This record gives sequence, structure tokens and C-alpha cells, in this order.
Amino acid sequence: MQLALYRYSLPLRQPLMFKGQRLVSREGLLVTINGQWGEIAPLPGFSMETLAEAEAESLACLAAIKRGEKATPTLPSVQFGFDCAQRQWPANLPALLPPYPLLQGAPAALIANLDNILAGWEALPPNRIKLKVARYAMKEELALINQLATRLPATQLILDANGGWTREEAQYVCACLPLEHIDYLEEPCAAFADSIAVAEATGVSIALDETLSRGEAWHYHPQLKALVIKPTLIGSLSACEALVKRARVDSLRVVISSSFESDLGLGLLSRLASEWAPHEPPGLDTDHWLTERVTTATGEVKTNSLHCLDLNTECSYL
Ligand code: OSB
Ligand code: MG
Repeated sequence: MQLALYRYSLPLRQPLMFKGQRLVSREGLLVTINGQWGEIAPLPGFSMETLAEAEAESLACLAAIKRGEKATPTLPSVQFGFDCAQRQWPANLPALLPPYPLLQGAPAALIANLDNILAGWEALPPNRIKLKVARYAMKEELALINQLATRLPATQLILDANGGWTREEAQYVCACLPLEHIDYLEEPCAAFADSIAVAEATGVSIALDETLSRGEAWHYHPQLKALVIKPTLIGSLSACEALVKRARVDSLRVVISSSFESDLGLGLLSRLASEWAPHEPPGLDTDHWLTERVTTATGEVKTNSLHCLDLNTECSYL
């Protein structure tokens, strides 16, 4: 039985702020079980567990497998990694849709750079673009949204507030939004009841993300349009699949979304997206934030440049 755990540290092109935490590099773990890989990368500010906790649980799970037992991880990132490394993947998955672009940065800087951004898409602007909101002055964010709506009339905007607005703030902004250009707004407020109240008061469609990864209660609402599923934060693939099934019952769209995983993790997520949401562009446009890769162009994991962690003294094989 071949079992190993590696640690990676990949520099970010620019420091990223996650819920007040500044990240300069992305750290995570890669687990391999009999030639199949999984990624374990808790995201600071979003995951409840730390990397050290995930590493300790991963090593304990590998030791259990080595003893012939079943691994039963409890931390979401570890569940995701071990499930991927032990999954029976379908042989023929439908072709992947390209992820929708994620525009990051200050509204003024994005407006100043808009000609270049549009030129990059040439004659074929994407069907959808995602923008983070509730980060800068409302007036500036609305100016950017209105510019995008005017200059990209055929593109639908996905807005993500990460629960950053009060009910009143969200209602004020949504009343000023060009709603015909807004696909949906992810998590306007921290509490589900507030987000629903904003949808009802303003007519905006909403999507759930943190509500799902925090395992909070939610219910169907006609203005609830999509479930954003982040497997690294939700954990077990069966919990993710239960959400996919619930979305199907309620006719909600499913958007598989990244937590800034490495190229290996993003590859696993895009396979899950093509299986679970084959007609929905995934939220996986985060690879260009990392300046290095853990796999080669042919898909081999660069184990030589990774730090190997093991239970015993020998490396690579536990
Ligand atoms: O808020 O959806 C988020 C990435 C890490 C942490 C939180 C979020 C994200 C993304 C990923 O936005 C990209 C996407 O969903 O399009
Ligand atoms: Mg989100």
C-alpha cells in the first residue's frame, strides 16, 4: 500500500485578504493513497481548522489506513482530501466549461483598467463575471457595477458580499443595482433570514455559500437561485452530493467553487464540477493568483520539490 503526505507552500502573486487575515502564500497538504491524490488546504479566515490540525488528523488517518482500518476524518479539509484520494472517479466525464472570471481589486483601479480588461476578452466577453462587493465604499462599487453593466450588456454579473452588509446596507445597494444585469448576489448578509429579507424587499436573486459551509439552516425561497459549493470547506464528498441533490429537488443552480487550492486541487474540483454541474461555469478562476504549480504539464505531482511528512523516518512511503 502506497501512502504519503506532502506539504506545499505556493507564493501568491499579490497578498490576499481573507476576512481580515493577510495571506502572502498558500499552504496546504497533498495526500496520496495508492497512486490517487487528494488536497487538504484549510483556508485561513474561512476554514474552522488550522493547517497544523489538518496535518495532525491526516497523519492519524494514514496511520489508521496502514493498520488496515478505515480513515474517518472529522475536519472538512481532511475529509475532502481523503475522499478525493479514495474516490472511484467516473471514467467519462463531460467536457469542462471554462470558469467565469473573478475580478479582484479596488473599484477605482478596476474602472481605470477596464479598457484593458475588455480588450483581453476581445470580441467574446464571458457570459458571467464575478465581483466582490461590501469591501469598498458603496458609491465606488456601484460605479464599477454600472460601468460593467453598460460596457458588457450581454454579461451577467455575480456579486459576492461574503455576508458583509447589514440588512439596511444591502437593501440600499440593491435598490441602486441594475438588476437585469445581476445574475445573483452571494450572501448579502451574515444571517440567512436577513439575506432573504433583502431579496424580498429589493427583488434581487441570491445564492448561498458560507451558509452551506458553516452548516447553517436554510430553506427554499423563490429568489434563491444557486448553491455555491466549496468542497474544501464543506468536507465530505457525500455532504457535497447531498447539497447537489437538494439543489436538484428545488431547481437551484449548483456552482462548484474554489477555496484557492493548488492546481492539483483545482483539477479535482473541475472534475467534480463537470460531474455535478455540467452546464454551469464553475467558480474556479483562482489559479492565476498562485505563481507556482504542484503538478507538471503532464499532470505528474512534483514530489521532489514538496516537503514530505511521515509517521516514521522513511519518506514517501509510510
Ligand atoms: O467568497 O466565494 C467566496 C474563494 C475563497 C474564499 C471565498 C470565496 C472565494 C471565491 C472563489 O470567490 C471563486 C468563486 O467562487 O468564483
Ligand atoms: Mg462566496
